[in-house]
Amino acid sequence: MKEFNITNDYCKRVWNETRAQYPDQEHFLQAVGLVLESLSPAVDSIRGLKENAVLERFVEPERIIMFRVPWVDDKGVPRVNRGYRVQFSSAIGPYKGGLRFSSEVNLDILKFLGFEQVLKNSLTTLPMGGAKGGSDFDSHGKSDAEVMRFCQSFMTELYRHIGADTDVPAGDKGVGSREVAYLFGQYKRIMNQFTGVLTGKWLSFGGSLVRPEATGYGLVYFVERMLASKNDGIEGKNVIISGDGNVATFAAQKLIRLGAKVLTLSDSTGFILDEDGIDEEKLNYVMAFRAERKKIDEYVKKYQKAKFFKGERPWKVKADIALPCATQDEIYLDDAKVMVANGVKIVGEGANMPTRAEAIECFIKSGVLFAPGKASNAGGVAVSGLEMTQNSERLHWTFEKVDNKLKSIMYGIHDNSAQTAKDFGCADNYVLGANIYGFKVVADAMMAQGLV
Ligand code: NDP
Ligand code: 2IT
Repeated sequence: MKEFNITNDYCKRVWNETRAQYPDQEHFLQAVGLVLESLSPAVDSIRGLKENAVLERFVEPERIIMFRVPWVDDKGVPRVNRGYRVQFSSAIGPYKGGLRFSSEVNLDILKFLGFEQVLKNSLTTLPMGGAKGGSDFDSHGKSDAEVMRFCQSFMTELYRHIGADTDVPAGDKGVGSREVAYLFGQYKRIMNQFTGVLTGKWLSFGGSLVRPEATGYGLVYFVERMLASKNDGIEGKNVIISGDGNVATFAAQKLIRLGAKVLTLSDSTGFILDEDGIDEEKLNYVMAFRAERKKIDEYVKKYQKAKFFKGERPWKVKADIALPCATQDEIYLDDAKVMVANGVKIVGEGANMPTRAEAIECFIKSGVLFAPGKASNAGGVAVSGLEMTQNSERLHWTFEKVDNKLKSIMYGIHDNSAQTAKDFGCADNYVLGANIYGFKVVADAMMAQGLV
């Protein structure tokens, strides 16, 4: 793991204690290390942190729920998975954050995601605490009926820990609109209550317009603002994207509509490169085969000028902008060096922590503008927050209204992060700016509420 430059004594103590407590939680430690590094220049200027043990509490989840999820497959064979909910912080609002279904899911992954979510939700300026949950269930190759039975069993335990004013889960990797619908149906059946207990719901039962698009669109709005800060724009830029799921495809859609050229998409099997650019018709084809759970090489079967690179990620392709939108640990130091040499000017994280800490350092030192996921992918949870508001009002807002609010939230996150970085003498360091800005609000609420 990277040696973090944690210069403040209080931050250093908490870092050493956290490392000693959770030596095996590599992703969680990386997330904490990066934040404590960023907070080092700021903590002495925030009064009362040490006296109120704010950092010690900030790195420790309020509650972790773990349970077994028994279900029966289509052959009648009983199966058992592990289910989790990490309720990290309720300092500024009810716990809020997605559910991930993927074989890689464990406490390390969910604690890093929950920790990041606390700061991300704070950056949106909406009243949401932070949480993450999920299961090591992998829906690849499972039938709809199996996914439904799994979701019903998962919710049969989770329901007692969540609620519209307690904890409001949503989707994440491996949990899309199909899973959210099954989870909602089972919650309603058990509780006999129709409430906004989940976000990312379908429009027909309390969902919000723009929620499916929100993370990808929000990412592009953020990147637009980064470019604008350098008197530049998106039109004509070459963009490489990883992933072909929710975040990746809607980022691509917005980029295409703004006149950029999208060169790549990927999944866990490899990536495709289309030198002519992926236009909207081609993207619709991707969305259609992805809905049928087909893999990315399907693309080259139809568009034969494009190439499929099995088992590879797209980072060697020359481009102006790179948007990692699949999962954690996608860009390592060696990838970063190639990208810098290729002239990449902006890296915007659509996924959560796709860039390793060493690679982030390389980008920042090389003058590449780097947007950390907690800032640049906050559009999804921001529109989740707007879905909660609409559910409370029992109203639906128009597409235009939600989209405008999303855009102004993303611009706000950009501007607040950029200004904070500048205030600390580190202009263009969005990692530092986002971490300090997000933390201040949470710390203020934690100190006000006493030692809880
Ligand atoms: P999806 O499940 O819709 O898509 C995930 C994509 O990543 C798929 O293309 C998938 O390919 C690929 N992928 C998954 N695991 C790997 C792997 N180990 N190596 C290479 N590719 C992989 O998820 P989302 O688009 O919703 O989420 C993507 C990322 O964005 C995650 O990090 C998530 O936490 C983050 N995020 C999501 C938000 C949302 O609103 N959905 C909000 C903010 C962040 P395959 O199908 O082959 O597995
Ligand atoms: O990582 C994320 O921000 C999400 N998966 C979205 C969470 C949410 O509650 O909408």
